[in-house]
Amino acid sequence: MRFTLPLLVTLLLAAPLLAACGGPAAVNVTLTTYGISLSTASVKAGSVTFNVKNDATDLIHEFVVVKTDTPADQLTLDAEGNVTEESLTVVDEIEDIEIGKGGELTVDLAAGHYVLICNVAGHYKGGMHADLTVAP
Ligand SMILES: [Cu+2]
Repeated sequence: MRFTLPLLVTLLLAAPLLAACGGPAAVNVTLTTYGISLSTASVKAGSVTFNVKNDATDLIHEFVVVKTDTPADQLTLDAEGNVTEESLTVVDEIEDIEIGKGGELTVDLAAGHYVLICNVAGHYKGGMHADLTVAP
């Protein structure tokens, strides 16, 4: 296949534009002992992939994506201090992420505010929550 010069120039000019559009958004999530940190606090709406890694040396974690306007540290808790997931819009989750292991979760997110938590007993209260903004 032979490219003509104008076609080559067009392709070269278009490459940065295509790169700028990017593929699906990705968020790297690191779970530690009572901590959850994100590689970014904001992504574009659409397909979002969470690459989750449990870096704790002593705890199994889970990863729950919740759609809510409530700030991450102000979710409603039950008597034991755990988040009542039944009262929330849970988008999806990865359960039982072993120590040193990871998981991948791809979800379609509309614009809005989301909260990412680990709701293993006591872990939310311990600080395992993070806000995520999905921009239109
Ligand atoms: Cu946890």
